[in-house]
Amino acid sequence: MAEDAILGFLESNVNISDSGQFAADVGIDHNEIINVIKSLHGFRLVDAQDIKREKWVLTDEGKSYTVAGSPEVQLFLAIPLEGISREELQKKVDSSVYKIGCAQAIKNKWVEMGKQLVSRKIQNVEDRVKDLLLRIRDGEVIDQEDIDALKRRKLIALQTWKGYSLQRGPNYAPKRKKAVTDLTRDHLQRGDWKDLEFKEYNFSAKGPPAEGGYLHPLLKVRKQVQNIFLQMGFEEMPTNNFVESSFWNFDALFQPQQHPARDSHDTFFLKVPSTTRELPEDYVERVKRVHEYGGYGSRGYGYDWKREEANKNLLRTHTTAVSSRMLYLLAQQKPFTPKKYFSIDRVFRNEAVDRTHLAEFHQIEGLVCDRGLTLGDLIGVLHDFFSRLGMSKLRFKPAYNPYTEPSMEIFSYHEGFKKWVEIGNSGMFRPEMLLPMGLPDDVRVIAWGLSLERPTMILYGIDNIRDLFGHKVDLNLIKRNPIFLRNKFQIRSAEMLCLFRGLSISLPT
Ligand code: FB9
Repeated sequence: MAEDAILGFLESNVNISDSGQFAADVGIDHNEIINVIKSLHGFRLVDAQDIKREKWVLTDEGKSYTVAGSPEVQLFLAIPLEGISREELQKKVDSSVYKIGCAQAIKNKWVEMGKQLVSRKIQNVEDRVKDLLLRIRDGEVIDQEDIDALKRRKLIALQTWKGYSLQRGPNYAPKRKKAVTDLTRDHLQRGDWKDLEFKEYNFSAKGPPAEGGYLHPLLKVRKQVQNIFLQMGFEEMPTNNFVESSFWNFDALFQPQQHPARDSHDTFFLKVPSTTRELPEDYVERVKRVHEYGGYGSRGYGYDWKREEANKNLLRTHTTAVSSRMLYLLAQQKPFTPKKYFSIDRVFRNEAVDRTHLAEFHQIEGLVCDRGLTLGDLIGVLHDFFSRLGMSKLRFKPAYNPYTEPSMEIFSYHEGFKKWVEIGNSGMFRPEMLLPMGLPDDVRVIAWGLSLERPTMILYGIDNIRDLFGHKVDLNLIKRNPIFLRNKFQIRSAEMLCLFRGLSISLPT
């Protein structure tokens, strides 16, 4: 409709000087005309040039004064010749009129604001403001000085009107042939392809964004933690076995068979295959003995250790099971060589699911195995590790694990939450665990662990672990979230990220 009006008009007229006037003449909404002009211009059926016009229009306050008069005049007229008390006057006019009216009337030296009385200083006044507003409304041009005064009083505002003037373009035609984008079988069969308008190829058109794969936030942070360990000279342990024997998951760690964590309330035991196939018999014998009678300076637990209990297969409850396997293998290699190992993989616990706990999570574990290591070395490596994750203010609280003595829970002060957050656990593996493996007497192993989910949730501002895992994950969250901390530039962006999320982490300088 608008297109025919424009193309039709240009068939017999050289140009349309003002699209606004034209819209009014043909009775079509100017915005519709504008959109059609843009499209016709795009296909060069017309050549259009912007025209811009600015005019002063009244604000709502300005409009109200063209009806009720300016506040200073309203106030002046409310003052009887004999004067009136402020209280009385305030009752006669409403508060905004009183406030603005007083200011203007005093400025115009129309009234006297005495202590008691408000009185007129002149007989009568002209409502020049109202007249000016009416003239502006009717499109009259008034002095710049008055414009500035009215603008300062926010009674008028500049309105910019945009339109086009246009004339026939190189591809002008009274009727636009529908540009087709594809030559189809029907066109060929109908033979009407000859007088079809084919749409130009727009070689600079951006194709649909190449949707590459996106790493799940958890894997982005996993990658980051893995890099930190590699930069610290650690080797990754093979964790590709979710199914483990109770022996490596518990017994090798000197965790007694009646320990509460070893019952099915906490641990997923396997029905099939229910028992492990083979264990290093000589080592098993030494583990049995240290549980039952101790040795190596320990008095052991003094209970009747059962092989069938150790044979039970389960879903590993911690990657420390992998550490026990690797330390046992290391102990078989003579001469002893120091090692730094890490693991990041799934562990399974038959726990109640809540906002931050699922029946499985990813455990991050690091260990250093060397002669003469001390608790100080552990605290040192923890500071080094966590400072690379942006956590440098640490505190340690004595804790208990069946396989480490001493043990410490690790806390970091979180600027964003303004509180100390528990960020992991750690300790020195017990001699009852290490010596039966065959490690030299003076070899010590310091180790620590934390989850991957907690840092990922905090860094990505995810409140409920269900938003991190499973079918309810918001794919956009994954798409739009940048990778985390790799170099100075990304630290900057991470800073933005954290700030943006109201988190503040102290990043390594
Ligand atoms: O991850 C945990 N907290 C955490 C870690 C990082 C973090 O980063 C933020 C960006 C700033 C925030 C929080 N925790 C360990 C502490 C708690 O969340 C805790 O309530 C839950 N823990 C899990 C176990 O839950 C039963 C987290 C998991 C955990 C706990 C201990 C170990 C591993 C994982 C361990 C160990 C260990 C000890 C000694 C020797 C070897 C391994």
